[in-house]
Amino acid sequence: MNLKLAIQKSGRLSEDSIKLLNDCGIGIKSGGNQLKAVSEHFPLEVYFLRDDDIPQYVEDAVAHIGIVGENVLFEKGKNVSVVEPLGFGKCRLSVAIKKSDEYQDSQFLDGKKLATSYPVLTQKFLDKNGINAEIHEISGSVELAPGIGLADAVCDLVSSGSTLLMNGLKEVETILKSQAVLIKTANLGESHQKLLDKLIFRLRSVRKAQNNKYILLNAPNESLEEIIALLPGMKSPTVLPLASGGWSSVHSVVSEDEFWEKIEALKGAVPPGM
Ligand code: PRT
Ligand code: ZN
Repeated sequence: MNLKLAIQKSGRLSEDSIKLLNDCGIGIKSGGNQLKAVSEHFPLEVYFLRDDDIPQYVEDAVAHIGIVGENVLFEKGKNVSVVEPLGFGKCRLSVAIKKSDEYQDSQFLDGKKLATSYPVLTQKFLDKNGINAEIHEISGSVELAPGIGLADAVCDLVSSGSTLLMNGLKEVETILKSQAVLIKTANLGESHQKLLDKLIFRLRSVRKAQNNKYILLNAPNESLEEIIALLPGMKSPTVLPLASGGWSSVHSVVSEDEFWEKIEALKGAVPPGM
């Protein structure tokens, strides 16, 4: 029986969701006008939905699993569990006020009016800080609210911050840091769990490979000791003799964060002119 996955139909998470599946060897074409698609090479059925509806579909087990932003997941508070962070769709839910307003701490918000599409998360933040403020729920273009006198502040998603800037607002509090996550329904049967385990294994492998770089370099044998010391990698590097005597080829895997640093150091380890 197919595993059923819900992803966003069209929006910020759609392309990355489909790409991640493709990278896992699971061919899926984008939603278009379709409601669902069956994948190639894996018993997976994909539902294309509005992101807001995904937690409910997964709670009801209409979809066994789903891909959704933590911001939506925590706002909806449905009975589903997080299986795996996916590393894309990163953003934060932040409070922003007019650039001209002075801000010392969250007490600024006391007695004020806040516009947001995230009333639950906003209220939790207010309660935690003992703030009494009025929440005005709106579904889109929240950043316009202060400018038109609808609210004193907003609580909205931010990634680069340019939308806030363009609307004369400044970010003053971060309520939640969010990324896309894979969620699953509470009671997944054994056969579906097995398929999910298979999918998780592929997801993790893909993400690991994305963060790692393969290094292959040829070096004179007298430099090997120094080179190996620079490349602890995940395991010790593989060293193979080259056909031309006195030289070897060194193979290793390093994480993307240290890739350039390692390359610079390696350049220094191989004597110039070689
Ligand atoms: O139609 P549907 O309901 O499915 O889509 P939607 O319009 O509700 O959601 P969509 O596609 O806008 O976003 C889907 C998910 O992407 C969100 O729930 C977040 O998890 C994630 N995400 C990541 C973001 C952003 N980054 C983001 N920047 N969602 C929205 N934004 C908004 C932000 O609020 C601002 O208005 O994009 C604008 C640009 O941001 P700046 O800061 O880069 O200027
Ligand atoms: Zn939405």
